[in-house]
This record gives sequence, C-alpha cells and structure tokens, in this order.
Amino acid sequence: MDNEYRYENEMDPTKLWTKETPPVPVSGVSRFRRWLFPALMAAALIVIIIVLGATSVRTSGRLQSAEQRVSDLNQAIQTLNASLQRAQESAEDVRRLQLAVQNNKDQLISVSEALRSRADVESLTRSIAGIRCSLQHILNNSSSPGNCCPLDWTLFGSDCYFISRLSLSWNDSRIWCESQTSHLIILLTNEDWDFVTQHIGSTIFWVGLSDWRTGKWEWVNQTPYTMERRRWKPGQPDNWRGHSMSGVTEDCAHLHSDGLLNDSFCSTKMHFICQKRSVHL
Ligand SMILES: [Ca+2]
Repeated sequence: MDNEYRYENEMDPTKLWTKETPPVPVSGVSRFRRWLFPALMAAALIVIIIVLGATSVRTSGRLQSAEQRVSDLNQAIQTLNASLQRAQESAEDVRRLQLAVQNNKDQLISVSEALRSRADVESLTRSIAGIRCSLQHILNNSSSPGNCCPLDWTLFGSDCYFISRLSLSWNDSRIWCESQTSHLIILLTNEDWDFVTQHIGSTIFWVGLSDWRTGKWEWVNQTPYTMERRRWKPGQPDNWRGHSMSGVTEDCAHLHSDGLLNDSFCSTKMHFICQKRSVHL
C-alpha cells in the first residue's frame, strides 16, 4: 500500500513536491575564507584608526605650535604697539618742548625789546636832563657853561645832592648811593652845612660819617674826621649802648633838622643824602 501511494503521488503532476537539498559538508578552508575578509577589514580599520590617531597627534602638535606662534606674534604686536605709543608720546613731548622753546624765544624777544626800550628811555632821560640844564642856563641868562645834575638831584656848587624819601640802614644807604655812582654826603665847609640844613626840613638823615670800622670817626671815603663839637648835639657822640641788649654801640652819625649831629645805631633805618660831582657842560 505504501508503494502504491508513493507512486500515485509521484505520478500526479498536480502534486507540488520539493526535493530537499542535501546538507553540504563545511570544510576548515571554507571557514577560514569566510572569516578572512572581516578580519582583513577589521585590521584595516585598526590601521586606519592608528594612522588617524597619529595624524591627529601630529596635527594637535602643529596646532599647539601654531597657537604658540600666534601668541608670540600677539605679544610682539603688543610690544610694538607699546613702543609705537611711547614714540608718539615722545613726539608729543618734543612738540611741546618746541612750543615751550618758541614761547621762551618770543618772551626773550619781548624782554629784549623791553630792555632796548628801557635803554632808549634812559638815554632819553639823560637827554632831557641835559636839555633841562641848558634851559636853566638860558633862563638864568647865563652865557657861560655850567654844571648839570640828574633828575631829582639838586645842584649846589660843583656837586649834586640827592635827598632820599627812602629809609635804609646806614650801610644800605651807603650801598644805594654807590649804586648811583655817588657816596653818602661828606660835609667839609660851612657852606655845605648851611646848604644841607636848609634842605632837610624836619627829618633826620644819615651822613657819611661813622666810627664802626676803626673805632675812630672817619668819612665814608675813609678820610679822617676832625672832631668839631659845635657840629654835634650836646653830649654827643655818646657811643650809647643803653638800649641795646647785644652790646652794640652807636657808631653812625646822622643829622637833625637843626643841622647838628648825633651818633646812633647803624642798623636804624632813616633817610639819607647822597653826593656826587656834577656834569660840566
Ligand atoms: Ca648818640
């Protein structure tokens, strides 16, 4: 019965029948070939990864080197900018210095012009003094040449006298007179005493007489003074030191309004009289 059935089934073309493929035996070579390609691919991937890693390390080193160079370059640029700024500041200082020099130059020119103007004024003053002196001669109907004094100086005899409105010590008075090419007044004649007495009014004046240098009275030109008691206030000179705590004595002579002398402390400030030769026309 079984054979008949199989036969009927085999003989029936409508029957769909599939014959199973018998299993193929797998050898060792085939298994090797099956794993070879993945292994090769894996090895290639590993090599690529290693190469890429190495390349990345080199690239990273180059990047760090480049960054260092950029940093150095930035530092160099900053240094250059600082130098440029200093150079600009120095240029500005030089410009200011030039301006200051120019200003000083302008001021010096102004001062020079002012001095020149002052010299012109002084020259003009001398000329006016000469003209004034000539006019006095004309007004006095004097045909003979005469003597002239600077402005504010009074002519008496052949000398000029300056009666100060300034108060100084005896020594500063001496220096002031010398700055005017003159000296503190030296009284030698009765006419000199009379002239001075008429012009000093009620004020006291230093005269060129002292004993501070040698202890003996002498005129300011170091000419010895011959004592004349009638020219002194009663009891003077007394060389008094009563109102001085330092032991300083009265060593310089001054005139009272009555024309008499007194010795007083040389540091006392008072008016003074200068004397010098007049200019002969
Ligand atoms: Ca005295």
